[in-house]
Amino acid sequence: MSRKRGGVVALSGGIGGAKLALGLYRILPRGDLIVVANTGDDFTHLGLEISPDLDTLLYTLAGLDNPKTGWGRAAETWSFMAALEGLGGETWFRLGDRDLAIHVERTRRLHAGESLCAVTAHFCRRLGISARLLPMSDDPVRTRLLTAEGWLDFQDYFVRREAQPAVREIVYCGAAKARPQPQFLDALSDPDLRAVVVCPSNPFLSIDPILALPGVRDAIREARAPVVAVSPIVGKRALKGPTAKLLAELGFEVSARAVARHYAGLVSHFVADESDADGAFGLDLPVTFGPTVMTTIGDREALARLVLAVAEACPVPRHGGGR
Ligand code: FO1
Repeated sequence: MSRKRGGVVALSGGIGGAKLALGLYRILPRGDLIVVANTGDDFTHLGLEISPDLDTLLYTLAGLDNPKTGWGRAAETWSFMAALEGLGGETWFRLGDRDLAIHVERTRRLHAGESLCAVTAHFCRRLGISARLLPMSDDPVRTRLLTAEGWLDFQDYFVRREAQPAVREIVYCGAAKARPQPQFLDALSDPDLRAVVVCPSNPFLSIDPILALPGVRDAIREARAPVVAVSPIVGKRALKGPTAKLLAELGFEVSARAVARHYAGLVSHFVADESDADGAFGLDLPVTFGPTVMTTIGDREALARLVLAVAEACPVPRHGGGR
């Protein structure tokens, strides 16, 4: 019995997740995709409210992203940074001249009382994005990491220290009191929901902050749709960012299997790269092996199709969840 064509909810952080989000966006009917973005990386810098994963997703879905860095805008110029440098300002977090506009406008709107969700919806309209892009919460959540250099705020760790310090513990300050974005929970409770997709983002830095919000894990378990996660680890290494390094520092095996184990109990199916097909996962979690490296737009669409085909083939979860 083929499931009614409901929507798809994708959980994503920045760079790696945004690639699959774009693949889903391009193959799904207009309006069928809801992307829920991690906001644990957000911070206030130079008086600006910065939401890196929301911005990477906005730029990627709008086709404005910088393919070299994965963050910020394409065809960027750096006059603001050069002038700031001249004044002795902080330039470790690079803000391009065009990128600066989204931070200034987001800050103005937030300070005028708009919610992060409303600001993001405005930017989607202005950038012609027909997917619904939601912050995981309108309340502040901040990822902090305990390292050999003590506690570091996320961007201090990730950018200023280039993710070098060894990490012992990660916390998501504010998550326990933050309310999941209501449209996110509504989408999960939609009886026609087609799939929940956990994009290949860093499990600890991008996906776990979303799962740490009160009620989100239960809402995903209760969802009437399969939950398919895609491995961010390919052949024992992360394609981008510190996922492999963090797995090792936090005591996990550096493998796609370790990520599958991390999501076990929450997801109904795991998609790993064909280069990891040798390792028996030994989990009671079904695993599909396929090409997960997304170099071209075609790769992004192909992986999106694979994920939706896997979801389609999953048995419809019994009501009352319990994967
Ligand atoms: N990442 C860097 O490694 N260096 C930067 O200077 C930098 C600036 C930056 C500006 C705006 C923005 O939205 C993202 C930016 N990022 C930068 C990436 C950002 O730190 C990461 O994308 C996420 O926080 C992790 O996914």
